[in-house]
Amino acid sequence: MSVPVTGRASADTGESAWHPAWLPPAAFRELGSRPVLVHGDGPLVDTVLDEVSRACARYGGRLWHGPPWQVDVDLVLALRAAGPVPNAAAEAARLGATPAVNGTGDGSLGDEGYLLARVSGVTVVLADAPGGLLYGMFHVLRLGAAAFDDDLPARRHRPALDRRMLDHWDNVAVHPVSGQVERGYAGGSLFWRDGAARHEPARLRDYGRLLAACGVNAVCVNNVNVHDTEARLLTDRLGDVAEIADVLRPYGVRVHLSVTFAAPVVLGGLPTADPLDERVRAWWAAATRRVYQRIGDFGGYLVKADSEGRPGPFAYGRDHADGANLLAEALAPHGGVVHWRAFVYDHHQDWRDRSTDRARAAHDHFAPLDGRFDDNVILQVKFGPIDFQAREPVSPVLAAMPATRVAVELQATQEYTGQQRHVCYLGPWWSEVLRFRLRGAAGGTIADVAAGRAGTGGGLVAVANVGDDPFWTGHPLAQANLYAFGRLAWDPRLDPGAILDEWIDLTWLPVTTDDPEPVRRTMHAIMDDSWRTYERYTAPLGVGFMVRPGHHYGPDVDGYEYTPWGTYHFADRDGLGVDRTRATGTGFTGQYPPPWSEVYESRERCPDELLLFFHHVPYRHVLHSGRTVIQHIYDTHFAGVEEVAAMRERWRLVAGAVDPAVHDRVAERLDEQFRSAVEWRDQINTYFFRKSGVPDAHGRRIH
Ligand code: GCW
Repeated sequence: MSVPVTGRASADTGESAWHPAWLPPAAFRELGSRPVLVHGDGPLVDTVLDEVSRACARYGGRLWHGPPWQVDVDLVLALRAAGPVPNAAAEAARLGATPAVNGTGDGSLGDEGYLLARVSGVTVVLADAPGGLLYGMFHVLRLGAAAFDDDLPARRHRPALDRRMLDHWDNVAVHPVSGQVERGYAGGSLFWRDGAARHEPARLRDYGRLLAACGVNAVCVNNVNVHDTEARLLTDRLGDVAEIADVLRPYGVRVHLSVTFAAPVVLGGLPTADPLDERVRAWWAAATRRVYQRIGDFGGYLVKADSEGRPGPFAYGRDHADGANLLAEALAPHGGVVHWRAFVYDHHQDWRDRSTDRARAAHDHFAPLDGRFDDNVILQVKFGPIDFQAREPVSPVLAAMPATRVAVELQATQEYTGQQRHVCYLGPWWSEVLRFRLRGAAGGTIADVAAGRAGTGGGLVAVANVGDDPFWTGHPLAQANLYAFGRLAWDPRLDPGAILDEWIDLTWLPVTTDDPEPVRRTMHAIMDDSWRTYERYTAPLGVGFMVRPGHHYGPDVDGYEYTPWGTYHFADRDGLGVDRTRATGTGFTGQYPPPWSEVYESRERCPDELLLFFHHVPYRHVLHSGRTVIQHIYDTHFAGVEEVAAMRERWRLVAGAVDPAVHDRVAERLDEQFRSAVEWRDQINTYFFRKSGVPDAHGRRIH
């Protein structure tokens, strides 16, 4: 039977109010202009059928689903267990699929894996579960024409990380300080508006497609700071969560919920939320049972406890293993997990006290608890010890929890990296973090920690950067961060530059010419090194912060210097940086295993880019680069601004070659980035010139 077309107006006509991001109709051209066979059944197979049928309706192809079927199809998407497929080459691939897997592992494909090959003129995607078919179809789209060119040897594709999750810091009610989306730079929330659910399934469904197409399979739908209205998503507002889950489910995306540790008190009317109190345990068990009655595939809870004023187990003299296990126990009978955040530190620090070190906090709290967490607890650790800065060392907690499932948390929303007004492609930064080896060359990578043993790890999480903005991410080019997050979570070994090109090719098809090359080259040149450019004109050498307090946009060198937040640079007339050594400082370097405990301890061996994170040094300290610290500050800040100027020039050159709405939006943001970079340059250079009295070796203008 060939399947009737059931297109949605939005993506098919391109008339929706939002940009199609990496799934413009043209991305389906190659697939949609051919005879395609989809073989198998199940809810996610229906999604594949829907996608393929709409593509075929648009581009003149034909979809076959079950007999009588055409033998000469160009593409077969089949569940292996669905039985024989008519095309001889595809059938041979199906029968031979397991041995063809070239000795990688046991040859199984799992719930999300697939095998992709092109043999004798037919492209074959085989999977053992519908999710694999969906991901395989998106792989074919990524390949474009290349999916139908030369033979492709059979290759098995399975995600390196089973858990690939986005955390939305979305509030249901507009918060007086943090707004609709805390640290959101892309308009309102996709889920909530002014205290209620938006009930806009078309947009949400497109979001689910985008997520599936880059590999994300879970979202947490509300902010980790759970306020009064949001607390009730767990109980009387659960229907809203169920509705979101229903829309995202066809794209293999499971829904999680941030909950407040105080829920038994604020929602249940109990006098306590003590994790060891029987009434509290019973309350969580019953509340959780009700969640699963409504949402059978609910993912689980996300908790920020004893952090920045949130309630937690400390109030009852309990520790974080007690707290996390309480929720784990409630979720376990239903197969759910609790993501328990390790972002616990004292935000009432005395800036005069140089022995307290915020960087130490997560390790101090959690390392002693290793081995005490239940199997369905995932400890969610920010990648660095402080807070999503443009440069930080990797958190030592990631080496300290061998008996715990650990998730690594990244920040796609650009709180500290330009707030989606600046181009800052984070793929290279995340890739560097994921490839980092915490025990030196012989040890595993951060990605291995997130993967865990035999897929039991906590996976990769990013704070989401999307909203109801027509371009999804405010800055159209910030879409690349969302895309790169998904792709790196699927395979952390991917090259971030190649991911960038993939995103460009899928998203920005030229409007006036058939030659994609100039646009591709320009976007690549603007974006590929943009994270390092951002680093150059902002806080130097890993010292971090120096942002305006509160909203965190723009420079303010002393903005946090005399505050309780624990984020200091300690600049004086002689030098700057934080002494975190064991010898003379806070001892933070001792939280690392060797070799890093030694490398970071040593001023001579510490990598330049992290020098001020670990050491307080004189302005004339000579870096490995051969420059002094003060000259490095001047040089990088001048260079960073020049690089932004060059970005702006490049973008001017493609006017006319991309959609004018995109061009205008990006141009306007580049103007702001340039203005802001100049401000950063001038404040940082002036501040350190005035402190140190050391002139620029090249005599450039410093104020
Ligand atoms: O970086 C800080 C942010 C807070 C955020 C917190 C966290 C959601 O400024 O807005 O709160 O991190 O990660 O919990």
